Amino acid sequence: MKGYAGKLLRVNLSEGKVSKEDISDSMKIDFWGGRGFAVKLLWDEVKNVDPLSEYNKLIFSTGPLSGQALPSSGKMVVASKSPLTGGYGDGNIGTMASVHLRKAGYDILVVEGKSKKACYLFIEDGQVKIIDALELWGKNTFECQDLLEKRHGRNSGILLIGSAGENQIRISTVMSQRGRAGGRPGMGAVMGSKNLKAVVIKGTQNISNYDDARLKELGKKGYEEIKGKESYEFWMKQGTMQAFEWCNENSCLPTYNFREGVFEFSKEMDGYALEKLHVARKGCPMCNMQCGHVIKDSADQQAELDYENVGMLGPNIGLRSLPQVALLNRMADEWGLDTISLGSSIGFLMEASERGLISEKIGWGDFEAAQRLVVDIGRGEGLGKLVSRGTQKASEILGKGSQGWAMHVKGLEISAYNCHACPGMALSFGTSPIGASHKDAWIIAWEISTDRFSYSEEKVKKLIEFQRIRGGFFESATVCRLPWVEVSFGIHWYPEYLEAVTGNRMGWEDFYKIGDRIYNLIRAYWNREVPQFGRMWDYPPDRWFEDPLSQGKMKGAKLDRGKYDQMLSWYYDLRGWDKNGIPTQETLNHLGLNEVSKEIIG
Ligand code: PTT
Ligand code: SF4
Repeated sequence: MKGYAGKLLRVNLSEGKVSKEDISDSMKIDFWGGRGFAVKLLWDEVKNVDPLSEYNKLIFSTGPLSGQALPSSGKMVVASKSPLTGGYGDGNIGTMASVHLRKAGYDILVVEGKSKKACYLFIEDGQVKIIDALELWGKNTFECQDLLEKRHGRNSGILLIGSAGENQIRISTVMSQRGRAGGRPGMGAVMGSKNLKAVVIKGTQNISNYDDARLKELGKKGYEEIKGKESYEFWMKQGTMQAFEWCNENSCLPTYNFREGVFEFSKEMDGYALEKLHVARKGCPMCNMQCGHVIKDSADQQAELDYENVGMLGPNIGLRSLPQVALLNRMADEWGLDTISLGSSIGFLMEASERGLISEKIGWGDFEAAQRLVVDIGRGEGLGKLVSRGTQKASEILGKGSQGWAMHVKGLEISAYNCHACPGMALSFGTSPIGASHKDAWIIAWEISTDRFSYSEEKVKKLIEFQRIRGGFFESATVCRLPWVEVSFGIHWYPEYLEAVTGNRMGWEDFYKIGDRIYNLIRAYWNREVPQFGRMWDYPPDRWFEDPLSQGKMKGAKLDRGKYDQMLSWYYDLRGWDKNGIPTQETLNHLGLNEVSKEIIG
């Protein structure tokens, strides 16, 4: 099929063996790319293994639109069995490695086994080398990126880990290009467990598409449309940080470990404050609406800010200075720690200190302590050891009711939206296929602008529609969804792009069906890999049901557990899952997953 490089590159680090495999047409038709490829490979090849053992596999996968001359296409899925949650884990990283992998002739890279010593992979078209990385081990991600660029040239795609990944800290992520991060559920730790410091890719071939001339014309029109959008100018000024003020106004800013939804110092930290400090912009390849805003941090070095990072390392830990938040953000990037889980972990420790559950005194907004904690977490030492396996495990160790305010779902920390007064968004976190991520269904803006407080079946239907488009389509086509989400770029372009790339005309019904197949396989994976997996895994923390907001216009708001339960039942019915959230035989068979149904149902 056109539009794919057509090959999977497999590197076994235990044996030092490299092989190239054809990707079958059925794989391309049924699973499509990115997340679809990743979950199919994990289902087939990674069964009941310890995620940090040599038997886990790390998958870098692209889709038919990745790396093409199309808006915001420089994206790649990083996936593995998650050491943080025990279930399916993935992230979506913007990186030149996506473009280069495809140009080198591969859609997927699978890394398996474990190298005896520190190494990195160098892939240049057909040539693949496993190179000693002793001198890179221990370097932070910025230093390592510099060294590898010096060695292999700036025109390379580089994926790498920091010391947190080397130390197999389960909230570590894969990094690229000094500030792109992907694989929140511990993909950095999986890479570290393989003694793999980096992957460097250089590709020179062109992807063979069905109609290149048409693709070029469509791509050009797409870029032009984005630039002409009404919201483009404002987006370029604030990027994802435009969400900060909006969240505060609507009482959904994560504040003091998600205890509150408003922050008294929000004016000092919002998108307008960012505009005053802005010095540069960064982003992913192939993008003309780059969203990484760079400011000078409190140590006078450049650091990039996104809404999630500011929400979690700012109000969530009581910190009120953007340059200080930027410094923590830069440290996280250097260490290769996920900022969301990091902010949640620090907030958890601050609350534990306030409640006297730990002897160390760490006050809200204590910047010095926060810096020390980043280092401790990256090393897995001191208090950092307690949270280095995530807040779920930390709360199990600490006990004394802390499970109720360890802010995670399925073990993955909640991203920066407080849901005391957003039942639909709470369900989105509850049912996200990797744990509490906003990526699959950012229903919150729609919810707040419509019937915010309802627990309706209509809301559940909307949530599934979002999951199908964002978690199904964008994660598998594999391109950035922000043009569509943030500047209303026409979604009608995508079937046209795909037709020019593959020659197949597909409609949204087709995309939804592929998305549903992927979702069901992910759900089956959780069911197979996690003992006693079921309904209880789909609830947000007790805090949102039991501790009402005490400030702001939503004072007194909290979720209703009975009504949430009803929404969850509707969700299962609409998805064709049983009362425990397990896909039924009928649903799996309808999606062509008969073998999966035999394995999990019998
Ligand atoms: C994503 C998660 C996010 S989502 C953010 S900010 W966001 C955090 N960024 C981190 C960071 O930075 N440094 C760090 N050390 N850890 C970080 N963890 C957090 O990771 C990201 C953008 C963003 S910025 C978003 S919303 C969109 N996400 C997309 C997605 O998921 N799919 C898709 N098809 N397109 C997307 N476009 C946008 O991409 P994860 P990136 Mg990301 C400094 O990785 O695991 O998915 O977690 O990859 O290249 O940084 O782009 O307000
Ligand atoms: Fe990357 Fe932002 Fe552009 Fe998306 S909008 S491709 S995340 S720079």
